[in-house]
Amino acid sequence: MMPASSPWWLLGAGAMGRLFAARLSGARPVCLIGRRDAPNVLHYRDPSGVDHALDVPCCTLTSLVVSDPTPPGLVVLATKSHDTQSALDALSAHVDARTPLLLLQNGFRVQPIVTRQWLGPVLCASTTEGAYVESAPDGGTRVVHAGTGVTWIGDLDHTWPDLAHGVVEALTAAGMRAQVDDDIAQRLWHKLAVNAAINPLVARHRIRNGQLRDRPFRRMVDALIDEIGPLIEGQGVEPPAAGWSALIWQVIEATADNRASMLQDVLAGRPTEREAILGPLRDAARRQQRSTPSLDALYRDTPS
Ligand code: KPL
Repeated sequence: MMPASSPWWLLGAGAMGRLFAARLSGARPVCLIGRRDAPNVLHYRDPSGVDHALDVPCCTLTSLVVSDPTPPGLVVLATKSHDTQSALDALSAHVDARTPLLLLQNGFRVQPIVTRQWLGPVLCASTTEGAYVESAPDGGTRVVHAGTGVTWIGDLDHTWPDLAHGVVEALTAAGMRAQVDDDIAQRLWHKLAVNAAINPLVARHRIRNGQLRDRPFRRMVDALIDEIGPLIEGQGVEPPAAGWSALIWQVIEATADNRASMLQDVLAGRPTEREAILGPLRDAARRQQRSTPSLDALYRDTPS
């Protein structure tokens, strides 16, 4: 189903693309595709703090198809949500339209769109792996695997269970923790709830996740949870077993020292994933004709 000899392309050389490339490179051919050609070495710091220089082809889409015309068995789209459409447009000029895709994006913006648009199978992932990119002393950069997690995989239409199992097996063979999720939409919405309650606030106030437990942020988070939970349930999504508040506060506790991804984007002067994370909630509020004053203010105050 998923022969270990078929190459996987990791499209997007941010933290997640590099992390997946680093982990997979020991088990199968991979290629990390970024905006520019780079030396074929990927610097990776594992969760125990050991540094590795991995032999991974790092190139652009155009140079890859010239240097290695082998078609990919899977393309992992690891771009930020707002870059996904242009990445897909570029990709479709170079690969068969039935090539399987795996989407790693946050939020719930691109997943339904790409699922409708792409001819081949589209799997979605929700991951709790933690990684960031930092400068290395030699002037280059490295990806730091800050915390191991689980990657859940499934497709929105429940059409590709065998493919999802094959990808999970391949990730497991590469030493990653992965599981098939028969309701990946629910998992993506739950993650979106967590991201919506944490990321915009910490990005705006430039604080670590754990500071949300303090005044004045605690009541802001609670007000958001009161709006987010009913909105997502109004989309037909089951609430988490322990409830929205328990889920979100537990993640804040567990990631207290983290600088969330949106804060990292703001600090680096990059566009944020405001639309991917808050957009689907605003659309749901409109559809359900609910008033969401806290979310509206959050959206206005969140850097884009
Ligand atoms: O996923 C995250 C992110 O940084 O985007 C959270 C859960 C907020 C952890 O930092």
